Amino acid sequence: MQATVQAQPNIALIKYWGKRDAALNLPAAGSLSITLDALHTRTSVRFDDALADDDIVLNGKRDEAQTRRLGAFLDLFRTRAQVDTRAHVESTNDFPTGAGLASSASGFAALAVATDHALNTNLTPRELSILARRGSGSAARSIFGGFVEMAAGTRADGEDACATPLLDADEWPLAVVVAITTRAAKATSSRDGMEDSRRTSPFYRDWIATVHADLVDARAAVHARDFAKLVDTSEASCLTMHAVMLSTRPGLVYWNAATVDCIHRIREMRRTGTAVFFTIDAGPQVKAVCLPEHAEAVASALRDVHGVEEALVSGLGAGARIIEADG
Ligand code: 2P0
Repeated sequence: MQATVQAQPNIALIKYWGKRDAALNLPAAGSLSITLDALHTRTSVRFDDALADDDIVLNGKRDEAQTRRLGAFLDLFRTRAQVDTRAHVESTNDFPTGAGLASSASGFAALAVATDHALNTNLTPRELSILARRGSGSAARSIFGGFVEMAAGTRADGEDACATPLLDADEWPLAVVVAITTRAAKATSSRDGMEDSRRTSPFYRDWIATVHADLVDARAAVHARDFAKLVDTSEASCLTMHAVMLSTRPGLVYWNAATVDCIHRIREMRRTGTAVFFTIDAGPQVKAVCLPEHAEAVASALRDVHGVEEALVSGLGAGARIIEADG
């Protein structure tokens, strides 16, 4: 009845920003991501008949809103297993939480796999991805490692809105340099921000309409290991998403000055022959994707940018997996 799982965040190259159904957390369009190996979430789940309520500890703290959100997620599994037992959950990240580093992706992926094991529900990876999506859309992707594509699906029940692996991490071993420009949590969550964009951005429908062609391009680039093609499509997807964020009312400005300086620095490196591109999520951190042989030079250049607190180098990693279990 207990399991400990490790999962890693993923970084979308073709971005997810908008839902077709909020209740089932169905994305309005697909997305494509890479799972990292250097940032980790570890989550332990133990079901205990003696507990009257779920006991949920995230990074050493108990929080009422998070307990409700995770408790509702555990209910999805309890319903399947036809049990009512409450759980003790302990989860820690070795990187800043809620700061645009995809902590909800690794968090819900780890929780899904640990809960499945602890309750002996024996779900398939596809079923785990569908359930992880209910916790957080991007979590559906962290079930898998390497290059991953998330399908928006068309079904009203969301049973076709899940991720599938495209290439394993070692089939195209890219590196990602994560430039951390602040450790503070963001002011507007992705969930609230994307709903505000859907309601108010004049560019929202056009943005959703761009994603299909970007996915076709990026999928082909991944299968062909065509870095130059991935550069164009990924930067375009990122900047188009940020154009939607900026045109939301009130405008969502997730960037700071160092974010912008990192963009220029990365483009300058590309002009002088380094294979590197940037991507930025709902936060001010900049992720520079490059060939592994350029990772140290990219990290060193980004550390020199004023306002960059740290630049971490990561490879691509595996999907969510059990590291300890019994019961
Ligand atoms: C992504 N982001 O594709 C995009 C880019 C943020 C910007 O997936 O509401 O935390 O839980 O489904 O998964 C963040 O969205 O949102 C995200 P919910 P989630 O990586």
